[in-house]
Amino acid sequence: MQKTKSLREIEMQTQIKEHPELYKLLRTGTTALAFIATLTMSQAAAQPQTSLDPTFNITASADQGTFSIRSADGKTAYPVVETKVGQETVLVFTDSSGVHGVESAALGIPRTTIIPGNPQRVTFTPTKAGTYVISCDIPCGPKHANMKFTVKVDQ
Ligand SMILES: [Cu+2]
Repeated sequence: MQKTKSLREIEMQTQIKEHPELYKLLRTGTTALAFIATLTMSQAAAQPQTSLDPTFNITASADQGTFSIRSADGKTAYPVVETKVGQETVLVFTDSSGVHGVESAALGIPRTTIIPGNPQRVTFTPTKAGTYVISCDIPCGPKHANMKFTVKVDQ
């Protein structure tokens, strides 16, 4: 069975034959679109290791001896809190097992006691670039010594 060409198809083929520059443009356009699509996809696939979003959710676990850092929407985990000089930064201690304490005079993080069921919101604005380690200062269990997290302040 032979496929009948539509009038539109015949028209288009005729136009392309008559206008090779149109045919060339169509080909180039498709290639450019494919390139843009590939670029967009590769950018979306790249997962950031740190975030410059100034709000972080932090969960403290006495059992695991960890502070877990996530983005404000909770979707992305980060190894450190990354911010920059002059950037108002928010740490939201969303949840906790055990009781913990944090404070940093160097960063301007006020004395904060983290207890289960009482989310705490701490705001600070770093003034000096550097890497700051914040350790839990309330004995919270056998893994107390591991309870620390890093704030990296970029220039
Ligand atoms: Cu502790």
